Amino acid sequence: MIRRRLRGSAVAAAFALVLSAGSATACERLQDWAGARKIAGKTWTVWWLSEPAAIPVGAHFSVRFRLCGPPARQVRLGGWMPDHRHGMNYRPGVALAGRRGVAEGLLFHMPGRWQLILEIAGAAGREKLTAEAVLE
Ligand SMILES: [Cu+2]
Repeated sequence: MIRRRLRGSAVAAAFALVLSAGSATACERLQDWAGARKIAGKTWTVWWLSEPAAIPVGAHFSVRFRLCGPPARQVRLGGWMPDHRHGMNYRPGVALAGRRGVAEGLLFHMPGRWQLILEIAGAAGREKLTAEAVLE
């Protein structure tokens, strides 16, 4: 919020960058995370990357993620097909270490439009972040 109001003044912007350096408001993609995608929420922002990079149909994949924002106590990942109103047949396991984590054992079992859903919970509240993927 503060950064947004200050935008437009180079001096103020530089000041805001100093303020945010090292804090959770700085949420840049890690250099080794080519292809990572960002979902910006109100409380948390997440960078995520699937392995393999192209989510397969009918085969397990994993998602590495990095959170920006206040500490998270729990992160759950799931999949949802909004057009068919169903989710996955598997419940992935999520390992969370600080603001980084990995979810293993996701499986999108049919082609079409899927939502990858991250549910984050912490002392700051709860938030649901959604990314879309179309599988062919
Ligand atoms: Cu479906």
